[in-house]
Amino acid sequence: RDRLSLLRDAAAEFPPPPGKKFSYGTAGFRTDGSLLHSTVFRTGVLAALRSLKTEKVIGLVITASHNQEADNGIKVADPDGGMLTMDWEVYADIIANAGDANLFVKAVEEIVKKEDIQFGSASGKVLLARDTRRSGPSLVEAARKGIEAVSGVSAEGKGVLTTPQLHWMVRATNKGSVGSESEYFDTLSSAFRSLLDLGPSGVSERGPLIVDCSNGVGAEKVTCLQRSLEGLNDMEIRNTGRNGEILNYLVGADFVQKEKVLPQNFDAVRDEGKRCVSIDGDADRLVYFYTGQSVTELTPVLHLLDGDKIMALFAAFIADQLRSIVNVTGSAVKQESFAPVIPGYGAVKFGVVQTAYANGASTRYLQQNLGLEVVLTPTGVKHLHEKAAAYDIGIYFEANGHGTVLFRDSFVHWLKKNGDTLPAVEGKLAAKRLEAVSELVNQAVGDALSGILMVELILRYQGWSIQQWDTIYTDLPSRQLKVKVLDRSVITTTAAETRVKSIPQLQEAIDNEVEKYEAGRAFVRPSGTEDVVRVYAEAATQELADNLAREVGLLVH
Ligand code: NG1
Ligand code: ZN
Repeated sequence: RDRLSLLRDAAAEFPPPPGKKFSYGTAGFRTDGSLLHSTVFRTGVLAALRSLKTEKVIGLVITASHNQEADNGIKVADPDGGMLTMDWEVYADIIANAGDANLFVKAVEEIVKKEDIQFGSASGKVLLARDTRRSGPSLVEAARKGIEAVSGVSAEGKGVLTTPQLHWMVRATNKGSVGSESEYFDTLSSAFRSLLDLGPSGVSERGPLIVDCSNGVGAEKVTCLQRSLEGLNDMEIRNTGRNGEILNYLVGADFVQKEKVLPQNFDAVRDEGKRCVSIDGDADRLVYFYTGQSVTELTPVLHLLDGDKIMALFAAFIADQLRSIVNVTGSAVKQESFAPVIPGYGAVKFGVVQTAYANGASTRYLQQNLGLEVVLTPTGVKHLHEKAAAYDIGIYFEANGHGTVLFRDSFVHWLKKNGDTLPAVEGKLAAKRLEAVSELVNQAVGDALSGILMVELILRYQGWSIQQWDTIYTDLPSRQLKVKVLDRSVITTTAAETRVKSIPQLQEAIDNEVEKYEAGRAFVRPSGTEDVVRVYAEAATQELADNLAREVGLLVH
């Protein structure tokens, strides 16, 4: 039978739920797991087409990250391991909503024609993984059927992985490596080992790191990481989900960062002062925290070190290494932005990327204390990643803990080739450290496992406790709220989502409200992953921030 009737028959097995509209959104399709089979099948088809088009390996991961356990989702990883290119998101929306099998096949054919995709000689491959959700296995089967419904393309099941592992594997495979899970752990742990060797001597870790695994995939993977580190960094694992505890329920990075409370199985008094980290349901985010005294409370309170503070730690470390190289070569740091000139390479462009959710104090620290260029983009890793990739070294982080450090390939090659010829031992060391950081930190997407290793390492280099790290700047008090509305799509935004565009009266009312608050800042935007409008507010005190968020929330209702 011909290519089209095979595709049509396969599609007929996965009819779309009537009346439901799907949108690729901030981070792929996400909704109740029981409604996703047709969307997942169709995204499988799309990934297969993408593989034929690019003649490279593509990735598919079934996850809904920090969403509740009943939800699930699917996203596509492009050949470089990054998110699916935005021009293809349109195709994803079209085929997910195409109606019955005939309409679907018609939509696919249009893409095939438009992209001039060739069948016959070409063969494609899609790597397929999932998180620990109950709906995962049957959705993986739907995806596999979608991938294999496209002639010449095969699916390679990778089982349960973290999202960043799958992205890493796609990238590694396309670069000619094996791209296996063991290679992933080996790469991270050998880079960590090298960085320890290249660091100041006599610095040891300060007590175990306690890891909240959000009752998800992270539990197994952090355990593997620990094994491959052979005792180099002690970790105690909590919220593994191994006794049936519910994924993401009162645990995990999203919960801790948004609600600003301790996750389950952590106790403010018993765990006082300990270094803790929460990762999310698919282990692509991390936030650190500890409990300790505060000025106003008698009992210990939560101190959160969010994505912004993690980025600040990373940025300061990288800037130090670049400065060491510049110092030994006797060249200058260009003033307008942080771009130290290394003889033989030229100006190394180094910049950081944040969203409007970044705490204002973090932005000020990056600009004023570190002298860095800060770029703001709309929410969603795809936007941040794109901007960060424009630098020789670009760091991006969302306040919620998703972020990474990107190195331009040509810069890493230069370091590898010329690092050893730099004058003075500090220069050589700094070059080797940067090279190792490019291996330690997942170059495809934000990765909680890389993030943990990087934080642990820098704290050891600096000889800092988590409390000392916390003092690099003080967060402005902030509050986030979710507001349920009839149709969140009526709100559209501009200026990196800091202003409402579609309803001028709403923006005007928000401006009037903000003006009443000392150090006030607030904005609203429709979520791309949940059916809510998000409200963010900052002000001089927590009470003021809470008030401002509440008042702005009322304006949205
Ligand atoms: P939405 O729901 O579009 O705000 C959330 C996060 C994003 C990103 C995505 C993907 C916030 C405010 N938003 O997007 O930063 O991580 O989920 O997981 O945290
Ligand atoms: Zn996630």
